[in-house]
Amino acid sequence: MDKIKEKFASKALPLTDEIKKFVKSHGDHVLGTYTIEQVYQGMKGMIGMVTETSKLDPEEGIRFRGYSIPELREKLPRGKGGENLPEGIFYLLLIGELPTEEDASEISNQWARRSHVHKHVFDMLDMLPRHTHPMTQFSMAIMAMQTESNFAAEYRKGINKKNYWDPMYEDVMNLIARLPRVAAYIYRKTYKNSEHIEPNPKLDWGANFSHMLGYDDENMQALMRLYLFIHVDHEGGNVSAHATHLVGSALSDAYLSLSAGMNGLAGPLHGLAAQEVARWILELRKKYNGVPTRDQLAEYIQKTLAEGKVVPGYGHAVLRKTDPRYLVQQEFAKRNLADDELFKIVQLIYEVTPEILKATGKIKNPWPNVDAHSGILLMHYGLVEYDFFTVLFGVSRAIGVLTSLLWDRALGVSIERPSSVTSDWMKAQVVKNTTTA
Ligand code: AMX
Repeated sequence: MDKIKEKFASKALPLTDEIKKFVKSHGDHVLGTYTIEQVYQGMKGMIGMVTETSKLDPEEGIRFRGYSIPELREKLPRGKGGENLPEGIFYLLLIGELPTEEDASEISNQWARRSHVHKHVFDMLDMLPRHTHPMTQFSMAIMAMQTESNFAAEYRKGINKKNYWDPMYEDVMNLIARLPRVAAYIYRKTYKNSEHIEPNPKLDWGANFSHMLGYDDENMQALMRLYLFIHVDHEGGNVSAHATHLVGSALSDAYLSLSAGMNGLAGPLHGLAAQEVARWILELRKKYNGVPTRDQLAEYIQKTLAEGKVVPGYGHAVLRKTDPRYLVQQEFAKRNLADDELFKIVQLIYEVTPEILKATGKIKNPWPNVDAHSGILLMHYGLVEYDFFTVLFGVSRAIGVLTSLLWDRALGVSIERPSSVTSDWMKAQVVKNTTTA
């Protein structure tokens, strides 16, 4: 058994019994009540699942295993040229402890060793029309890799439920190891005339991904690590995490579950916002021939709202402040590309947009989220094909949702099956409550 797997088993397996006992003793403890509005409006704020890896605070932002992003930037191992290694955050999410440099490089090595992608996956991608959206290709490639699922194979052989976590660990490690190769293949096939670049096993996971995409600049590799670090996890209720968890609760393997999560990430209100932000900003720049004035920008935002569209990159279902993931990207931009025209536009949007959104009186969070910034950083280093941005998000998010899925299997989490009701049922409840009051 590899060292990381052994460590995971030593953390997760004792917790399984502890949680069983906890639920047995305190299972009837009441956590809260919820309203008709919450049921109709996406169950926001309702506690409905346990996710061990991270927790989102509306005011402070995300904490990974209790650590904020600024804290982790100090504490996690860094790669050459700066920025934290995604391998480190993977270790933290999986094991619940800060990794040493050695732990992070053990994961780098493991992922390099497991990164071989079978030919049929590339053959399938090559058969798709070139205009297939990169996220569709990504999800299909994940499905095509399902032929290699250890969990599915072991289940078929009749594995004891106590051991589910073991083949799931193998699937999670293999899948994460292979995603950059598949994503880079999609990118080079779609935008670079299928001129593919072989992996460099000497590079860490993030730098190698940047290399296979065709970007060997040290700053771009640093940006890639930062990008892969900050998009990794956002507790369990967001669409990609919840979809992965939900599908996985039927004991669907890691490939089937991640593909479902990625299909959710591909929605414009979730991960596709990164692409939409870039399109919206480029259209803005074109309309006003460069950086707009404040008045021009205000007019552009008002027009977007009047047309019944959302301002992409702004708002959040949980956050009520500027997303700390936006702020670390802003810091990176100030350090590395302060004179970039698109960065100046992003800064202006940050100054002008919140007041306009607040004035609508209905938008609960007028502040920017992670997607408001990410695209223009990538574009600065030449990665301008914005339809690809969500695939980068997906490669990173896979780390969070798959570590959670592995924990689900180790803890024996049961199949998810909430109740649904009709609107007539809902109305009847209100009548019943009013007549008995
Ligand atoms: N622009 C215009 N209108 C917005 C808005 C925005 N950025 N954010 C919210 N609203 C609107 C909603 O559409 C809703 O309108 P309605 O009452 O007419 O249906 C109203 O304001 C209330 O919405 P809310 O409670 O503030 O937000 P929500 O929890 O329903 O939705 C989110 C959250 C992120 C989907 C929404 O803010 C949005 O659409 N933002 C733009 C898209 C975006 O950036 N998504 C990425 C989010 C981060 C991520 O997952 N990667």
